[in-house]
Amino acid sequence: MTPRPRPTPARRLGSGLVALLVLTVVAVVNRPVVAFGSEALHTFSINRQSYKEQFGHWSRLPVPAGFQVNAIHAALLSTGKVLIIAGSGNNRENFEAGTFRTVLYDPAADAFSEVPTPTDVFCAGHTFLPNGNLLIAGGTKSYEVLEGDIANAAGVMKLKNESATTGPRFFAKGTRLTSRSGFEYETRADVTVPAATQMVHDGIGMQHAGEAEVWVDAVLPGNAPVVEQPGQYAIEGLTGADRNNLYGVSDKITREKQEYGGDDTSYEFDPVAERYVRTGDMVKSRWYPTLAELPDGDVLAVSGLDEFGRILPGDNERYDRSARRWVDAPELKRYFPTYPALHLMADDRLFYSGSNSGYGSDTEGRTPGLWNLEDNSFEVVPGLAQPRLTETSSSVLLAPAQEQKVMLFGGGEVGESPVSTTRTAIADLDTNNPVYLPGPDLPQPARYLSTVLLPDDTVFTTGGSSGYRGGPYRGRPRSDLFNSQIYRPEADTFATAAESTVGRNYHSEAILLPDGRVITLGSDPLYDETGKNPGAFEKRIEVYSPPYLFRGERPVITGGPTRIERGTTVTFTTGSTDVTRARLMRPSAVTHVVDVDQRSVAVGIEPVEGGLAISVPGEKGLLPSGWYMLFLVDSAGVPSEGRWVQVA
Ligand SMILES: [Cu+2]
Repeated sequence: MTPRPRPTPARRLGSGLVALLVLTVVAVVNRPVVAFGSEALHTFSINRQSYKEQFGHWSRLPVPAGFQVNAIHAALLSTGKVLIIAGSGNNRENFEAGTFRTVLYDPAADAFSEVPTPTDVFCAGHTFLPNGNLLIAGGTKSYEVLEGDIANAAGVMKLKNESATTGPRFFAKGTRLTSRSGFEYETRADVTVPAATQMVHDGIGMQHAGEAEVWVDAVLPGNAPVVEQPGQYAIEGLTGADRNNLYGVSDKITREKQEYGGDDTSYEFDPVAERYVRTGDMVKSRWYPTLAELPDGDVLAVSGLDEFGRILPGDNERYDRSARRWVDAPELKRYFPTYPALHLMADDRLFYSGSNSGYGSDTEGRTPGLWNLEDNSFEVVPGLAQPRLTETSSSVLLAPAQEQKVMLFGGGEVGESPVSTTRTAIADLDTNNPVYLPGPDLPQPARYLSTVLLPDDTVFTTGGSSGYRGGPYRGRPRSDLFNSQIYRPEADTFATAAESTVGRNYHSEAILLPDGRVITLGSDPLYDETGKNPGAFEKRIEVYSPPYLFRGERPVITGGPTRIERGTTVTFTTGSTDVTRARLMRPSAVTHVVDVDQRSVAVGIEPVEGGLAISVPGEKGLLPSGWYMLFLVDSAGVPSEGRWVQVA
């Protein structure tokens, strides 16, 4: 094959001029092409080295069709892989078909793989355990049913057993109960009602009826079987004493919307075996719980909707990791809305930033404060501006964690409200009587903002939308935000960062990768681009490279231990002589803008022969046990790649 002769410089210039002339003429008569021209200019601009050095750079991650899932949850495992959990992925057909998905992405090999998902972990809670396993608890037992789809009145029936002597009683799905006015209702599931229990209080014998709850549906459609007040119901087919001892009670049986129901399953995801390992079930079923790490390495599960879609009235429980079981924690009764952001502080208290997502009272449980788990006391942290706008806000323990400052970003009113805010606030919790003080405003009002700690102590903020689930905002049908910005704590300002190309609202995530980039996934808009049709789940993935990746050579960690103990000094080897800071960064485990795992802890550095002596802080509340990435950062703020170490 003969190569084409190369055009002379003059010919190249000539054809270039012709092309430019044609483009200009077409541009004048045709607006979309003008847009194309400016888009080409934009593409040129954002790919210049000088632009990347200042604003960073986004790229799209090609995802093979078989691995495109609804990213509801994302976590960085200590193997360096990203765990992407969809479960049923907020898709009723998947739920009914039992199609639950989990995918692993390995950024080092740029490879995806599938993980079998045993039950619907959609909207579970999660946090890392000291051994690196990700504890995942709760999930979806039933999907919501909208009011318009409910032909037959339904409600929660509490079946009672007043007899202590006839043992537990089983009632098969489809068992009928009759109201005083003669309407019939059918149970939706098998249910076993325990026997009554007898105890002695102050010398007086008392009997407590056995109880179990189950959904019932009216046999007849329409409004006639609707019951608006508490009532007692007779169970069909009972004879003799059973007719008095066994019965149902219900608060109401209506055609109101039925919320999603929580599940009580719990797993440890093993990052090495890459599989879900079932643990003991939770005490309560939970949908939208937060799993908060505790200083001793156990975990507290807080809030959530129960299996009937009712918010739990302050029932929390503890995971005993050595026994792999959940135990009730009645001594820690405290009510929070769903997915409350609970950050572990150095003094072992949990700071509730006020951020939350999903469901709950619009007044109760929304005040930020420090929760002392020793005595269940709660110290209110006042001063937050726009205190009613904390729903779908995000919060992060700023770096370094030693400063004990938590920053809250954006948020909106409870429910499907169009009200959202640009407000940020910072609480310095290392003071007596801490208060929230205002931070710099975000450029746009934002719900669902992703906030990611970077190794240089800044916070990368991206995504979100001004309207509810990316929907209408101030006259526009869609409200996804494409602007990104980097919060710089030392200057207390936001610096503009490169714009993303994919909108990310509800059910979206962003997490720091070991190589210093940030991966962004998911988004669950209520509407499509026209604002008229239902939205489709966003399956595209983007990766952001911060400016520090375009500023020349990075420090390199060449060796060191894989396991370090709190309160000790250990040596890591490096050829870099310009290391000014070192950070231990706990990987993210994020869902619904809640990421209480991520934290960046400063470690002391002292140059020694061939490397650095790293002194590891001793406080568990500051540096809870688990896997971390060690980053060395040079005087220009350029970080090394993260090196995995287990802190014990
Ligand atoms: Cu959700």
